Amino acid sequence: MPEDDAQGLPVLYGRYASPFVRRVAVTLRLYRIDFSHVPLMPFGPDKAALAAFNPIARVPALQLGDGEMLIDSAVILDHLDQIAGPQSLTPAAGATRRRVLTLLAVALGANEKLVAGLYERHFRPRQAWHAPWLDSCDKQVRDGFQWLDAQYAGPWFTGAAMTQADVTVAVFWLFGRAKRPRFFAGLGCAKLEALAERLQGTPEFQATLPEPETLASELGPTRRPGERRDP
Ligand SMILES: N[C@@H](CCC(=O)N[C@@H](CS)C(=O)NCC(=O)O)C(=O)O
Repeated sequence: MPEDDAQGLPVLYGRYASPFVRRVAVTLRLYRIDFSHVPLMPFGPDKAALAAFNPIARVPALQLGDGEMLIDSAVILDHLDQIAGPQSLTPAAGATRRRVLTLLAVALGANEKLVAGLYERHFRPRQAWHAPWLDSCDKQVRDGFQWLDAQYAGPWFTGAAMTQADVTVAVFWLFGRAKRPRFFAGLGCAKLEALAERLQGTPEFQATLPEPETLASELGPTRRPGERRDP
């Protein structure tokens, strides 16, 4: 297990290039919780280091000051929400909580299908891509984000107060837009675009900008010269 931070601060593992890591990092900053950051990649040489404390070798992971390790962004956010108490970005109970959790479920599902499609395109040689699977992933991404866009009336998803739904949807939208610009431009989600742009300008988002992409160079691109990965 990696060393705990010398000052007893929580340690966040994973690069901000991962949208799951970034939503945790933004939330830590919004809650004014100090943390240190270890930008491990869940691929390549870092994979073994992650596997030493996370059996599924994924990011994010958050090591608490006493050494306890939390894995999965939803589990980490649940813990941070408890620390935040009344300031929690996830309402504690009632209709607004159910609404936020439903919005998050759709956002997480759409983002997972986006990532699944990216992995298929990245890790498999193009001739082995399974088009029906990619089309199915794309439909779920499209339908998920378009549904979210339709739900949004502003100024925030649930009305007057920002919640975790706003943070997570904005992080996921920015990730998707960066990974697949043409596909996301074609979704027609003007409200999500405006929300994401607004939040991207805040100190918490600016402090957690994704690191430059290293996946292709570190793992070896599956593209042929001149071949485009987007959409
Ligand atoms: N449900 C997880 C998803 C985390 C996830 O998919 N992380 C990716 C990075 S974006 C990862 O670690 N991928 C490597 C792998 O799945 O082996 C969460 O919310 O934390």
